[in-house]
Amino acid sequence: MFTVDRKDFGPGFTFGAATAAYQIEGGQRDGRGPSIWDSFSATPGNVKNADTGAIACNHYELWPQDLDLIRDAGLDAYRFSFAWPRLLPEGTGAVNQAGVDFYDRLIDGMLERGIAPYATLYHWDLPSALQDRGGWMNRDIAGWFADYAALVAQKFGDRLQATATINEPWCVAFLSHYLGIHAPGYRDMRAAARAMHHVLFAHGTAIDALRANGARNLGIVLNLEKAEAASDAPEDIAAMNMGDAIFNRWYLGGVLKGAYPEEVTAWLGDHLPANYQNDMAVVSRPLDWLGINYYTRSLYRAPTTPGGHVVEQVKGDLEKTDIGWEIYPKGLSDLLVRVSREYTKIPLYVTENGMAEVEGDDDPRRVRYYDEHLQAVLAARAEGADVRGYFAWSLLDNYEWAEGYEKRFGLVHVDYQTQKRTPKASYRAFQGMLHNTR
Ligand code: IFM
Repeated sequence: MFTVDRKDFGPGFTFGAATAAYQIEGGQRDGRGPSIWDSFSATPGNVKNADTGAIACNHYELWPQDLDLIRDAGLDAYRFSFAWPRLLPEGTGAVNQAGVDFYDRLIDGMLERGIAPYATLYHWDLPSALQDRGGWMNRDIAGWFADYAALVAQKFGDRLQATATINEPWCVAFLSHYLGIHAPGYRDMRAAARAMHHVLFAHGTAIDALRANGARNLGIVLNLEKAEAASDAPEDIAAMNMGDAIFNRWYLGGVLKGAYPEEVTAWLGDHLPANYQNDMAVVSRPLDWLGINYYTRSLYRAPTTPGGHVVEQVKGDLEKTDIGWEIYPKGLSDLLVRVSREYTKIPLYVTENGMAEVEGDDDPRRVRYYDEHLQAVLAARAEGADVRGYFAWSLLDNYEWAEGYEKRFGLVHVDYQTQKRTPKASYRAFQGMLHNTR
């Protein structure tokens, strides 16, 4: 059970659970087009155990029971993502009516159960046809993404409580184009620099398209990590500042202030798109809310390898989750307070927070993790951060990208052989806190 109570958060605070299309839907049929994760995961060596999202949690068929689980937990909201290639198999042009019908059913199913739909347009499953045209490296993606956003607004906008453009632009750009860990798996400075700018430029054009088509309550979801230095040495502190600039400030500064950190633009240099400065007014379109995904801290030290990455990270000595990330609730309150003091006064939502834990229905460490992070949210609110909601990652055990199915983040256990769902102790803890209090 949690030590925190729903009433500690005051009336109007939203509790939800989050998922993403590729990680749970499966259902790769009925006109859905291929995505970059289909080919990336089909390529040997990219994903543990060569796991793919072909079946995943079969949410495409089992969504009614998944929505029942959300309702029965007492959660107010469900954060889900649209699969771009399910709606637009080629990324642009012809609409797949079966895809529209699926999201109609899903959204109506939420509303029937009293669950508020919080949508994300892009959680990493880029249509392969657009990757063929350069994907996030091509400036034209700002137009492709805006057209897709307009379609979503026209078909579903009136029923969505909130819409985010991009989930975790650092992952879309840096993890996928510089570190090569996620699809499309580039390790290239120019590719990364272009993706880093285009993903935010496309966010801005999508905000315009959503607004022009009547969608309301618009935001973006950034993944932030608390940057700390491995020691007090000036070189490590400088590394921390650079790590913070690449991971956090590029996105916060771009979206909320219309300016990228100078140390990063200097580092990327000519690899950045020409005249990117002219796009900054679009990048920083006013938003209604900001989503923050938080999992852990980063510990930086000065580079030790000649010719290596511009910053290096070291492993800290805090307790770690099953994926090896340090458990650091204070980082969440620090970040929420920092964002509200230094960047914006718009409402903040913790749009993802959670931990990977070894398989099983009894997950006391996860119960503690959630409890401590909910306390961190309260601490941030006490310091003035306007945090309006909290979403657990994730509703279900699911496809953890390059880690395949081995790492489990769910409140609900999924047996991938039978697709049986079994609520874990952490699910019961939310239920205990929320039940009958909606
Ligand atoms: O599973 C991911 C999710 O897709 C994006 N945020 C982090 C989660 C855990 O790694």
